Amino acid sequence: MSQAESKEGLLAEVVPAVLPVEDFERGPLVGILIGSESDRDRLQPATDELNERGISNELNVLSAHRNPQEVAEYSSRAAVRGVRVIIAAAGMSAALPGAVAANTDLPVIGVPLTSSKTVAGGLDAILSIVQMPPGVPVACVSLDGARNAAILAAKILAQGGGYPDAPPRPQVVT
Ligand code: RP5
Repeated sequence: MSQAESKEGLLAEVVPAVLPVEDFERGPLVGILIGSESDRDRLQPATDELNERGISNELNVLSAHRNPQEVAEYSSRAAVRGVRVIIAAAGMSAALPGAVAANTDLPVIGVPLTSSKTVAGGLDAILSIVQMPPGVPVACVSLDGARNAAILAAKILAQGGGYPDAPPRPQVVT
C-alpha cells in the first residue's frame, strides 16, 4: 500500500463520509494544541495575542504519543469545522506538530517548548519539529515562541481577506 493510500485509509476511518450539517463552520479560526497540561502557561501568549486581534481560537491538550488517535481525529476534522491554521506546541520529543500535519492540509505552526525535562536547552524539541520529512511541512517558530506563532497565524489568515490588526501597543517612554 502506498503512503498516499494508507493516509486516505486513515482519514476515512476518522472522518465520517457524511458529516452532520452542524459540524460545518462551527469551529474557531485557529486551533491550538499542546502536548501536555504542563505546557499551558507557555502558550498563554498565543491565546492573548489572538484574543487581542479578535481572532477566534481554542486550546486543547492532546499528545502525539499519549493520544495519537485523538490527534489524528482532531487534525483531520479541523478544516470542516472552519479552523484555518493550527498551532501545535510540545516539548521534549515534540512529535505533535508533525503528527497534526500528517492528518490535515491546513498550515501547521510548530512551537518548540522548554519543559522541566528539556535537554540541550530545548534543542530536542526544535529538531523534532524542524526535521520534517519532504512533503509534510511544518512552520517552526522560536523556542517558546508562542506569541510569534499567533502573529504568524494572523498573517496567514490575512491572506484570505484580512483580519483586524492588534490594537496599538502602549508607547514606552524612556
Ligand atoms: C511533551 O512532553 C509535552 O509537550 C511536554 O512539554 C513534555 C512533558 O510532558 P509532561 O510529562 O509534563 O506531561 O510531550
